[in-house]
Amino acid sequence: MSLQRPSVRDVTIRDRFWTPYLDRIVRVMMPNVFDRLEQDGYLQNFADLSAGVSRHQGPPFSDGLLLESIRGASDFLAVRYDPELDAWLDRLIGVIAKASETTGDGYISTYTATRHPENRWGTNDGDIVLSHDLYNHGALIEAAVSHYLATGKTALLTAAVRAANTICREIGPAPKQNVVPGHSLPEEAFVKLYRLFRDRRELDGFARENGVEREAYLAMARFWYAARGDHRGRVLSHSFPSYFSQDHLPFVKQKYAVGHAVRAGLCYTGAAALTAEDGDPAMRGALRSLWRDVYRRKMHVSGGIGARHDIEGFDEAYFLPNRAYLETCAAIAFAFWAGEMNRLDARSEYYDAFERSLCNNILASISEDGKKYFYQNPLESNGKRHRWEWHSCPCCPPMLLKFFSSLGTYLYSAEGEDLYLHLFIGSEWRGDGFSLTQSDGREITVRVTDGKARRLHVRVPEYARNFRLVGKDGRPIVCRTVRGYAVLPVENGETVLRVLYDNEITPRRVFADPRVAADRDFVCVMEGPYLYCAEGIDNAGDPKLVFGKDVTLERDGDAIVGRCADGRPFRLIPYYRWANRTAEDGPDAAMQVWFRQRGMEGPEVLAKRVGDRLYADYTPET
Ligand code: FUB
Ligand code: ZN
Repeated sequence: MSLQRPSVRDVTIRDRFWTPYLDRIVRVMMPNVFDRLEQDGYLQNFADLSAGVSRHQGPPFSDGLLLESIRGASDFLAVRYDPELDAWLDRLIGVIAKASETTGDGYISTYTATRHPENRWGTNDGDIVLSHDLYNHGALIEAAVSHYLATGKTALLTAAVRAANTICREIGPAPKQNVVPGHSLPEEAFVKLYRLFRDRRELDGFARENGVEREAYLAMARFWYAARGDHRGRVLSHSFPSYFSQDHLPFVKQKYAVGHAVRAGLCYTGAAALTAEDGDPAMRGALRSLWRDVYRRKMHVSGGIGARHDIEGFDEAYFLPNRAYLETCAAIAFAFWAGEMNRLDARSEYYDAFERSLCNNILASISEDGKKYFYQNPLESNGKRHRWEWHSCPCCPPMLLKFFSSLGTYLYSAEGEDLYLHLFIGSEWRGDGFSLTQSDGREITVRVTDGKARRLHVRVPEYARNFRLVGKDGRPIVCRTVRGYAVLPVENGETVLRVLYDNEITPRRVFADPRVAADRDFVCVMEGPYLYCAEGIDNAGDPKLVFGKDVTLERDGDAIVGRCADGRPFRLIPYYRWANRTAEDGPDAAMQVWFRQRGMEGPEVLAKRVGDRLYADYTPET
C-alpha cells in the first residue's frame, strides 16, 4: 500500500502568500515561457518534422521543454478553467499531434528525427545522454496525461500512446534494445501512463482502439531500473560519461547519489513511483539509502542539491561549498522525489526537505516580478550574479511550471482512513466522504460526511518547538506523534483545531555539521523553513558579517536585525528575496548566507554540533 496524493483538481489553494504568487506564475511567467519557446523554434521543430524539413532549432531536449510546459499549463487549466489557455494549448497540441501522425510509428524526438535518424535511442554509436530521445518522449507522455485529465481531450494522448507502444516494441530485454534513459523522466511518465489506463475506466474504448498495453508500460519502467549497470550492447555516452545517468549499477545496488543532480532526482522520483505500484522491498531499500545519502550528506541548507559545476551534479558527501551550483531544476526534482518517498514511507522528514527546497532554493530562482530566473542558486555572491531573462539552456522555467502547477497535490495525502496534512498552506482539500480546510492562520477544519471515522496526521515540522494542536476552546488535544506526525481521531461531522508552536516568529542560528569544511565556525539564520541572507545593499556594501557569541536576532518587519561582533548593525532578508533590488554588479549586490561566529571553538560545542542531521538546529547556551 502507498499513500495517494490528491489530484490537482481536488485541492484549491487560498493563501495570503501563495494565491497571488501562483497567480503571477500563471499570468506573467507562463505566457512569457511559451512565447520564448515558440520564438526559439521549439514548436516549429514539430511543424518541420511533419513537413519533412531537415532542420532543428534549439537544444536536443527542446521538445521536452515545450512538453513540460504543456504539462504545467494543463495542470493549471485543471485547477482553474480558462478558455483562452484551453485554445492556446489546442493550437500547440495540434502541431505536435500532426507530427506524430506523419512519422508513422509515433517517434517524434525532433532533434534525432531530423538530424540523426540513424541514431534513434542512441543506438548505432549515437549518444542518448546528448540526444534526450527518451526524455523527450517521456515529457510527451506526461503532458498527454495532464492534458487529458484537465480537458478530456485525447489528441496528445493518442500521440503519447503511439510513442509509448513504439518504445515498448523496440526497447527491453533481449532481443530488444538494451537502452535506458540518458535523462530520467520517462520512468515516472510510464508509471503515470499505466495508472491512467488502470484508473480511468472511461478510457477503455480508447485503449482498445489505440492498442494500449498498460502492463507493458509498467514493465518498461521496471526494465529501466533493472537494466541500469548492465551495459551489454549499448555504447556508453561519449559526451558526458561522468553524468552516469545513474547507470553505473543496477538500481537496487545503488546506495550513494552520483552524477547529474536533475537526472538523479528524476530517476529516484520514478523509482519511488514504480515502487508505490510494485512494493518491491529491494527498490525500497535502495531508495532509502539514496535518500539518506542526499538528505543527510549532500543537501545544502537551502534545500539545494548538486554542488558541482562541471557535471551539474553531486560531489563527495559533506562537500557543500557556498559557491555551489545548485540548479533550480535539481531542487525541484528533489522536492518531487521527497513527495514520492513520503507515499512509500509516511515520515515527516520528506516534507521537511520538500518545504526547505520550496521556501529557499526554489522560490529564490524567480524574481519578484515573475520575469527573471536563476539557473544556479549559490549561497554567496560577490555582487556579479543577477537573474536572467532567458537562458541558452532554458530548462528551469518549464520545470518551475510543472512544480507550481502541481503544488496543491503535495499538501495532503490519504491512505484508507488515514488523512495526512504535510504543508501549512491555506487551502481546501475535497476528498471522498470528507473535506479539509486550512486557513493560512493554521486553523484546520475537517468535515467527515460519510459516517466513517478517520485519523488525521498533522506534520510536526523539524523546526517547531513545543508543537501542539488545540481545539476550538483553546484546550490542547492529546495526541501521539508517529513518524513525525501528530495523530488524532476525527469523527463524523466537523472537527476544528489549530496548530501552534512556540518559535513561529523566532529566528534561530543554525550550524553546519563540522564535516562541512566550508561552514566550520560559521552560522546561518533561519526562521521556520526560511533561510535568511545579508545583502550588501542593506549592510554598507559588505555582507560578510561576523557575529559575536551572544548575537541577538530581532524582527523588523520581514527582516531580521542585530549587531555584529564589532557593533556594526546588520540586516538580513529571506534568502528567496535576494537579488531583487540591484540590477548592476557591485558591492550592493553581494550576498552571504553563512556568517563567521566568534567563540564557537572547543570540543564541547563541536560535540553538540555533530548530529545525524546535516544541519542540526542548535542554540548555544549563553
Ligand atoms: O539535459 C537537459 C537539462 O539541461 C538538464 O535537466 C539540466 O540540468 C541541463 O543540463
Ligand atoms: Zn534547469
